[in-house]
Amino acid sequence: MTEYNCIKTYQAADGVGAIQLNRPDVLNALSLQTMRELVSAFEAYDADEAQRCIVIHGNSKAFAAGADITEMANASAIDMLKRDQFARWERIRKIKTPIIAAVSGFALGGGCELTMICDMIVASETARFGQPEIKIGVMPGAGGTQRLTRAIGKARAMEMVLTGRMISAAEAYEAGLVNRIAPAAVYLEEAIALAREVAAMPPLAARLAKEAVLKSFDTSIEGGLEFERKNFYMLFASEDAREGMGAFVAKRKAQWQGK
Ligand code: CO8
Repeated sequence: MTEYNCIKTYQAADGVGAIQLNRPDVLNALSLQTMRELVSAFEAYDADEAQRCIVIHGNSKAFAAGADITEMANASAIDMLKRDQFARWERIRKIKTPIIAAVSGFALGGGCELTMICDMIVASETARFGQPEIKIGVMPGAGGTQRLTRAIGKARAMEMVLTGRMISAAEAYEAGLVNRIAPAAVYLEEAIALAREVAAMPPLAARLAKEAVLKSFDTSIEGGLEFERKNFYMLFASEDAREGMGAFVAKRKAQWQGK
């Protein structure tokens, strides 16, 4: 079992691996070490066939208040370039297992971007999303201008990015950024319940479906439809497709093998 300093990992439910950001004193600011550990934890879950969905969360006050500003305050452009921190974000983007962010309190800057690299977001009523980088003289760097715009549209994204204004859980829900809102006391349970639903699905279909939905962000409709079709055909090579359709016809519950 890998030892981590900035995060904790634990089994939240059968098939659901969890990651908790664990730097409460600094509102879970995403230091370089935190990002290294996150990549390691995500990739370990992704390599483990028993893990069929991943939940990431912080604590009640903060999911994450962004990149660790103390690490960037004196960094030059060349320091930032050499750190190549976005290579880690690319590795998270390539995780095949579905990921759900459970968000309570602040999800700001890199923290908001981390929620958006996940596949679904369950927000506590207390959640606040924002891209406040402009207030410290910079701008989003880990996908904020791209994923936020695709999620909530140009008008709202532009306002958040240009003013740094945070939006509430209710606004985020109304804008389509989050899947659901839950009371603060149970938001994590709600996220884990959603993860269990995903974990109960045939895992190959879940992975290929996730991949196809994500493809829609960086391809034409024609290219995306072709991609979708290939993944669809590929699933007919799986035992789970035989099992799923056979079980439906025989009116029994399917047993997934992940094969
Ligand atoms: N980095 C480092 N420390 C932080 C951060 C942060 N992002 N956010 C909060 N902290 C620290 C505070 O300095 C404070 O420490 P201390 O107790 O030692 O003074 C502690 O956490 C608690 O914070 P506050 O006292 O400020 O708590 P408040 O409840 O008064 O305020 C806020 C909460 C509004 C969230 C406030 O802390 C804040 O504005 N934080 C900064 C938010 C921000 O600007 N985020 C964007 C950072 S830039 C970024 O994310 C760029 C992303 C690009 C790449 C991603 C790479 C990972």
